[in-house]
Amino acid sequence: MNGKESRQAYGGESMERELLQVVRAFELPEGEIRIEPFGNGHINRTYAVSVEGEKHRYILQLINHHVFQRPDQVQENILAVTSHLRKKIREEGGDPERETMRVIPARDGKPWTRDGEGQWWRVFLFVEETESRDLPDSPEVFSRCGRAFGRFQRRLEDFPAENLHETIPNFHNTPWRMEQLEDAARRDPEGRLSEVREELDFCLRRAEWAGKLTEGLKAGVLPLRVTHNDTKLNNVLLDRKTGEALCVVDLDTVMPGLLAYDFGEAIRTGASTAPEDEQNLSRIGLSLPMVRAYAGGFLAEAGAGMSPEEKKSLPWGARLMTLENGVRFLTDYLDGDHYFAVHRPRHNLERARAQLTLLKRMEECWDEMQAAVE
Ligand code: GN1
Ligand code: MG
Repeated sequence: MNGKESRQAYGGESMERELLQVVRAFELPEGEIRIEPFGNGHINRTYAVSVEGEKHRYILQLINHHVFQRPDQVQENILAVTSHLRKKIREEGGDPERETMRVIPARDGKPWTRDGEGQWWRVFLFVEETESRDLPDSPEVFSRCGRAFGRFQRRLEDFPAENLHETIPNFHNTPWRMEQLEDAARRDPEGRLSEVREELDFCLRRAEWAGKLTEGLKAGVLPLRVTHNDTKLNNVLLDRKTGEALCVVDLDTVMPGLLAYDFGEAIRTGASTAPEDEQNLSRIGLSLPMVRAYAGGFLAEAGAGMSPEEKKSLPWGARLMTLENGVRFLTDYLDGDHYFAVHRPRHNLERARAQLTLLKRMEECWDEMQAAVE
């Protein structure tokens, strides 16, 4: 850690010593180490680690073991998927060190280590000279992200999905998420129900189609695949020099899933005209040019392997993922904000309202959304 400021941010020198001890458990080169906070994820705590004399930095992450109850299985999934991707990237003549993540093993060979308190840590190689966006600045950029996630999908088409652990059961099971919301509303542990009646009703009125994708899977119409499940725009690293979408990151939730989840999460986050927690609801809209751009990029890479039913499920993915995130934020608000990191008192409620507004916008242009994918 460097300087007084960062020391304060981490709760003093003992914290600093602990972080250094954790880092030293991994196979890193010798040299003086600096550790700085990095990124804005809601779940894991992330640091950038530099080693004196090395041009690559490393990413150090504390895995949230309340969310991921088996961090070892998360790491096994990531290792299996990135090994498969590296092979594909090499065959295609690409650079595996920049186009996918590299897990740095601990000195005992495991892809994670545990500290004195039993917390789980991991290290990745940092992909330098890249950046990410929370919102795309043009359809062109978003189309490149669509290609990146489409490529990810295409390269994993022959990976046996059943070999992956389901690290968060029911992750995109929207009907189950709705049940969780109803349960939180019944319990109302923080006495917040009266404040969210309108939002709650809005969600429950959508129960009729919340099972659209899970039912498609059950009926055998939609195939189970390896999916990323958290395809936010800021999970794509863009090459700082060329602007190309280079590398898909945040592989925590790589699991067996449906293509529509991945398509939908991307549209929810990248085709919205406002951030996920926008407070001024009049700023929230759905950009159809962005939807078209993303669909174009995604289908160009992954379209050949899709059935007509699977293609038709994609816009439903956008609707369901937006509903689902709204439902999850609202549930967490009712429950007392234990899951998502919040930065202000009503943050989860604001996020929920923003998502439900976005969903309304999607419903208003549903025909155009469907046409954008065809
Ligand atoms: C969480 O931590 P982050 O930003 O990668 C969540 C996603 C949500 C997202 C909402 C494991 O992702 O599912 O869509 O917040 N990840 C998990 O911002 O729950
Ligand atoms: Mg994530």
